[in-house]
Amino acid sequence: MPRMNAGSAIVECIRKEDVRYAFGIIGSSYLEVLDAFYDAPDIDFVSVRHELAATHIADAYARASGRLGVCLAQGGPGVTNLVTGMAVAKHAFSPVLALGGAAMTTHDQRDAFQEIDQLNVLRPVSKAVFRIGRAERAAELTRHAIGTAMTGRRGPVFIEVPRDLLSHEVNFVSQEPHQYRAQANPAPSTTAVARTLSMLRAARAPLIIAGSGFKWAHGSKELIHLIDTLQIPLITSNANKDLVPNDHPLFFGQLGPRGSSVARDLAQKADVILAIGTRLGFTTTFFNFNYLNADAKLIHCDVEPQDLGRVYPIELGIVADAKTFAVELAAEEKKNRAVDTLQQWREWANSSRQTWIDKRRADIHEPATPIRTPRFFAELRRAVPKNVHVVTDAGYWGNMATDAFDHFECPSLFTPQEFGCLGFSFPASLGIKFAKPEAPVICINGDGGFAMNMQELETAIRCRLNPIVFVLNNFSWGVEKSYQKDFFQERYVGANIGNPRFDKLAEAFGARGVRVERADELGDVVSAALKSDLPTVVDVIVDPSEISGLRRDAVVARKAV
Ligand SMILES: Cc1ncc(C[n+]2csc(CCOP(=O)(O)OP(=O)(O)O)c2C)c(N)n1
Ligand SMILES: [Mg+2]
Repeated sequence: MPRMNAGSAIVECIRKEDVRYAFGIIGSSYLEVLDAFYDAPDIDFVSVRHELAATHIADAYARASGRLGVCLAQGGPGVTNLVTGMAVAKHAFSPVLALGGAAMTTHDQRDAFQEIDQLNVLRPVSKAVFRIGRAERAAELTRHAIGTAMTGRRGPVFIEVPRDLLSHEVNFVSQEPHQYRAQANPAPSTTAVARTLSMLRAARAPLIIAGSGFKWAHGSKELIHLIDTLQIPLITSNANKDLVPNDHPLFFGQLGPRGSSVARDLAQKADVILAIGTRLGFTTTFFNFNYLNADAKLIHCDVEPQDLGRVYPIELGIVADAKTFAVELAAEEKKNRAVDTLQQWREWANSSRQTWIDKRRADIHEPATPIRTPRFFAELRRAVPKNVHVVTDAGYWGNMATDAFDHFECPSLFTPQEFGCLGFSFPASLGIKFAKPEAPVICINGDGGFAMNMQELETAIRCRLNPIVFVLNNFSWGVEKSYQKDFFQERYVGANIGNPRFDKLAEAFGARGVRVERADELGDVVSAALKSDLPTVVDVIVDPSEISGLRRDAVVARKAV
């Protein structure tokens, strides 16, 4: 039986997941793990400039590749720096394995150097946390942590290893992923499939809402087949409009405050709603009935039983994998194809969509300066290739980007999701580049959000990653400033910020930098950036007066609507 130290055993387990990269900052608390990467030909340890960025990069790598994202941190301060990124990954159901060193077992609970109760710090932001308390259990617990991250509803996990255990020699027996983790999520019962179809057939205005469950199940193709078979309109939950090609005749946009008015029209009129692989979370529904018809009958399918009926009462709840459910519904419908009675409903949906498309097309005629969202996004839509990958940030401009592009590849839209975390988008754009080096990646963030992680420009240069980074520069924490403007008589506190020239700053790092003050310059800027191997930072001076609050709860509470 092969013998190796516990650090190598951990890396051997990670290698089995076909992971190409691990991200982090080196530290003395996990030296044997680092040393094992030296001999691992198929996996690179990538040094980043902040552990927070490592978590965003690993999260985005997982979302773009469908594989495990891995990040590593020094025990103590390195591990506490992981917290925010793990929280984002948890809200995005992203399978990230974070590994941190820990104080020696012999110093444990003495308030030793860099000692902190890491498990309890990471517990609320992780799907599960683990401590490897004995060297000989290193492989078992690493595999269990990976299995937890990658199965059921996915999510980030944290493992800590006391530094003295890593050098212990242990027996290691190699295992393939199918030996330690389930390969499939549950299938729906035949009764559930039959009842769903009979409710849909009885509907006058049925609607499907699909969510990220399809992304994690790699079920985009099966979702398209489902709507083609049922001929029922489809909308998606927030941040998931990339699930199907956006020119599909049965696709009507994404729901929610960052979504399209067409999707909202449909969801308010539907009489039967089939929600698959979505929690119907806050950024999709606001947890009220402004977006969903309160009288609609809800059929809800999710892999996580406790989320069925959690906020919206259900007529039928189904615990199943999104893709498998779609496959079985389509197969069963084909056997008993009913007479199509939904012509009128689809025609109404089409006309609502056409109005929206016409309005969006007209945006190209808005003034080129000062730069405001309609013209900015109209120019970018024309300039980017069809397979563009869009990464958005929290903040006004980042949020507006969630629905601004047309998507034709899945996944190609990446957002900070329900954690609304500022600073996510730039490091996340690097994670996508690591997963898909050939994909054109653009990142839309504000001046505030970009400056939170701009040090990763050095990582981008060193690793030859070339995202196009748009910094929408309004010299303020714009979206939060808008509440002070609208509800506190412009009594600004902490709302304005000063900035360096982001184009010059990029050049100082060795990246390309461009400053843009007119929207009609964007086409040329994008085509030059797409030709370059370097990252490009576009410092876009925007109209500082275009800021607006996106939190309906902040607005409603002040009786503004
Ligand atoms: C880590 C984090 N800190 C603070 C906030 C609160 N917040 C949300 S948007 C925002 C302002 C964003 O400013 P900027 O990135 O410049 O974008 P803008 O709204 O100006 O377009 C702030 C402070 C947050 N969501 N996340
Ligand atoms: Mg700003």
